Amino acid sequence: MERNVNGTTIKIVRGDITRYETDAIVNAANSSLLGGGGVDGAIHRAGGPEILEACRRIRDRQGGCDTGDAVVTTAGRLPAQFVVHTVGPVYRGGQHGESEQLKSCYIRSIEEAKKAGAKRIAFPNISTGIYGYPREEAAKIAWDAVTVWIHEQAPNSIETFMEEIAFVCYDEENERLYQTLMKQAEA
Ligand code: AR6
Repeated sequence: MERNVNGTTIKIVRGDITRYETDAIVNAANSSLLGGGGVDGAIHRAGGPEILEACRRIRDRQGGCDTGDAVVTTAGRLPAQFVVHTVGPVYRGGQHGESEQLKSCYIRSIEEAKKAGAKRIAFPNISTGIYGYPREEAAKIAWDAVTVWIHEQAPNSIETFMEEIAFVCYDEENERLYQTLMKQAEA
């Protein structure tokens, strides 16, 4: 399912993000940048050791990555060119700034991908696995973050224009939640 928002194609797809063909895929990482389970583990496994080496260099330089921020590395053997590692919030009831941090993951990832030269980006459902963010709330935050961001950019700006933003949902429930949000936006 897809929709055009101010010239950007927003796609909702079901699948494994490591196989998705785009310029930049986003990793739901942790602040150590040294890998983990979930989509992080899958990306490092499929992309090979080059990604971890690049993460270590970033750690040496700036000591990891804060929650809500994003850093870019090579994508190693993956079909994408770049991996954007962003650190989602651990869900602790919703009263600890989690929604702002999650929103920031989406915006900072687009900004860093764009700086690296990407015109297409694919997101997993950040924080909704091991970090425990309720899926419906997380989907709404992601959808709003991306669509509001698109509307806020100057039309046809080369610095910010994205051709494609994809939400790659690993499970059916997330796919359905995003499809509902897209349908509501069309209504
Ligand atoms: N492709 C797309 N989505 C996936 C894939 C995949 N191959 N594998 C899992 N997902 P999670 P988090 C979905 O737990 O909650 C790691 O240890 C999954 O179904 O990967 O942000 C990190 O190092 C879920 O919807 O990330 C951190 O320590 C979504 O990706 C911590 O987990 C996110 O689930 C981050 O936790």
